[in-house]
Amino acid sequence: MSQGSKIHRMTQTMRWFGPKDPVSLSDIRQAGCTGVVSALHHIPNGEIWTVEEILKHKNIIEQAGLEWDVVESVPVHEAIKIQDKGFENYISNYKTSLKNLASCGISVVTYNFMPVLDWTRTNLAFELENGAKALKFEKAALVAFDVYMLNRPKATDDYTYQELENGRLRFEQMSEEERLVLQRNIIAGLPGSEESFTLNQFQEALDKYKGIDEERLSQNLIHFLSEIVPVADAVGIKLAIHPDDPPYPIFGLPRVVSTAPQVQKLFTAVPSLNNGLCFCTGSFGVREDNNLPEMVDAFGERIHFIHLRSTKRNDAGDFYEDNHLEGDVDMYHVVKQILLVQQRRQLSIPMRPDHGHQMLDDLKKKTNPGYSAIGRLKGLAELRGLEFAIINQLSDK
Ligand code: DNO
Repeated sequence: MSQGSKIHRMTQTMRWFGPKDPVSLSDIRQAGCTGVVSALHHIPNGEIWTVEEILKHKNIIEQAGLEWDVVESVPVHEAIKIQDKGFENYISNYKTSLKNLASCGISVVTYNFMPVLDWTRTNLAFELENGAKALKFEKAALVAFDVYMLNRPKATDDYTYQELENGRLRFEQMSEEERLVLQRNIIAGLPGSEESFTLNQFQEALDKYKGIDEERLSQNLIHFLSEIVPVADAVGIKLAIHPDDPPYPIFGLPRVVSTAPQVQKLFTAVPSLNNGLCFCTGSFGVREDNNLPEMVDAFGERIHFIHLRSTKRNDAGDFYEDNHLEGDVDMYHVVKQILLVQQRRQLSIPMRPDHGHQMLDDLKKKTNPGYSAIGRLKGLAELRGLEFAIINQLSDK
């Protein structure tokens, strides 16, 4: 530890979905946050975010005594991902939104490049031993939906015999009501994803990816970056791409932001440091081959935003969202490495406790799945304690 170089704390934020969010700005402030992560969810995907709309939202946040630290997300229109008709126009709109955000003093923008669906879970109320509820991704339920409800052509090619059997049994054991809930969980749009589909619309959206493999999708992303990063450089915006969740192909769609080599490829192609990463431990952590502390160290200069949560996986390909300090994510070493990166860069990176269980009073309320008040408060409190201890430990050396 070099003498005299301060170890910064992470900037504590929570996600706020806007005035209709059952978790209010005042709740977020009481949880100990200094800022929020938010978006203009009412603006249709692909349209320009005007200065007027941005300022309106920003003022609400500031009047509650908080900062708007990060935009999560300015969504990337599907036409850009597959380079469909009109995609240049959508890129041009995206650039304008970035310029407008910068002119309002906002400097970190998160987005993702996941085909069709933003994050995916099969169960939004997985009951834990202690009665709290967590989000879960269950492979057999996904196969049941894909093969037996959606009837996606050639879906069976994507699974092993055993996975298909498990999926069939799972399907047969579900009631009509349970099937509908599963369908809704997967394609009706989780919080933050701006798209929602019926079965037919979903299949049509998948069909558009015919001929788009991993290499092509990654080239389309690199093209998008080569267009928007110079704008980000000019106006002072740090872009932070969110990893794929889950971090492997689903529904036969390619994935390009799931592993360290995939992320490195994007940075090699477009080297500006504003071409950065939202380091989501819960997404990357689902893969055993992602070494998270090593990734924080390697990509440290480009980590502009952090999501901290932990998942617990099993051999069947399922995972659920565990307590923030438990599960498969080595949170101690991840946070320690983040603090060292912050010391190296002499700044604080915005962090949010990602998701949280539904617990205590959360269970009586209708909250956005993953975004309950008490569950996230618990996650944040634990992470804050961990950070406090590591900073003290490093300073003692
Ligand atoms: C889920 C979130 C994602 C994330 C987007 C970023 O809880 O982490 O929806 O916001 O993928 O564009």
